[in-house]
Amino acid sequence: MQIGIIGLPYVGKTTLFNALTGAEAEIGLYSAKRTANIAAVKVPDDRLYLLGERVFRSGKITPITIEYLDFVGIKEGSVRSGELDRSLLASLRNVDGIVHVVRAFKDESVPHVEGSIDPGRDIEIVDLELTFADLQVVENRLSSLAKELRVKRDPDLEHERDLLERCQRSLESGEALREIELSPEEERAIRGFQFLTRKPMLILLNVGEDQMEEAEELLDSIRRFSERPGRAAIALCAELEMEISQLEEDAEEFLKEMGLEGSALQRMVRASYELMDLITFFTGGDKETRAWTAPKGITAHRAAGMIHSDMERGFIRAEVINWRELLECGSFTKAREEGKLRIEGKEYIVQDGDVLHIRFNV
Ligand SMILES: Nc1nc2c(ncn2[C@@H]2O[C@H](COP(=O)(O)OP(=O)(O)OP(=O)(O)O)[C@@H](O)[C@H]2O)c(=O)[nH]1
Ligand SMILES: [Mg+2]
Repeated sequence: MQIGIIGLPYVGKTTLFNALTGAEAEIGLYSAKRTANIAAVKVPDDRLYLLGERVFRSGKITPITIEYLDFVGIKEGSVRSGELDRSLLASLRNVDGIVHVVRAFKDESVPHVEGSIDPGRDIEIVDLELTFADLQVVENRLSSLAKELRVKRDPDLEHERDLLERCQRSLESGEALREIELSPEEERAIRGFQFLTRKPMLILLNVGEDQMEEAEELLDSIRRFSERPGRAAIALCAELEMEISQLEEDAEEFLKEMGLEGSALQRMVRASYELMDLITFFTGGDKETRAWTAPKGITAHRAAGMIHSDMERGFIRAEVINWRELLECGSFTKAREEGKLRIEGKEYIVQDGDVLHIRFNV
């Protein structure tokens, strides 16, 4: 999974990136950079480690990895004027989700491109640039469709045109494509365009250390932007989190003292999973204990396919147990004996925290 970190210049994107990934990318280098910083992180998940160490005792424990991409700042007009590198825009189109860093921290020594601190305004600026990028894609496709349709009638292409015209109207009125309701077929039809304003967006309000007490109020002030389809917001102090993540030891102690629930990465992942409707399930054996990410509502049959195509093809049944129950039983054998293991068919909807054991035959 790839998550893109975007926002105006100097809002703390790279600081956040460092906090999340433990990287030490240079801070405050606007304009010099033409590529995004990129780093993969293993998502810490206590459930996985408990299962690996106490239940499966497997040599290998494989967490979920997320790739974070830290982009250069997007300024007002930088997409419209083409100043933002095309290849950067292309890699942004590839991400599964966007984190928009918005500055709330006050610091005279850090300039603000707009000259003042105003999170709502900044959100609108970046939204507008993304909207513009999508509009360009829609218009290009519409004009080539018009040419094709002049030559011959084609119901599929006409459908696509109608759908894109809907998207165009929405974008032209300044509305993100997240806002329009699409049928699963329509969703599939536009997936290939990788629209930026259709991607789930987590707004990350970067607050100063001195503002942590008022974080809730600050979040309230941007509710009208964050409480929209496909959007959510959290507040975090990127600078402090970066310092914590660079502590060699005692990071956990420190987080507790600050009243923070888990590392920045853990909080971000939690918020992103919720926003993106994702769940985690587990598999385990002597060799490997592993965490998997799947869309909410996934069936046991499809989940089996994620693990191995043979398991999907030869699916017989799934043995399922919640991770905590399994931990209490101590082993799959024990859980089976105690009748705690549930036998489920193809259509079973996998739940967050399930441990799956797929029986299959090919
Ligand atoms: N006071 C304060 N300063 C911060 C905070 N987060 C970032 N900064 C400072 O803001 C400046 C810019 O931080 P970066 O992380 O480089 O910001 P950026 O968004 O990556 O900037 P560009 O990549 O140049 O667009 C640096 O001087 C940081 O130290 C914060 O929470 N509080
Ligand atoms: Mg940066």
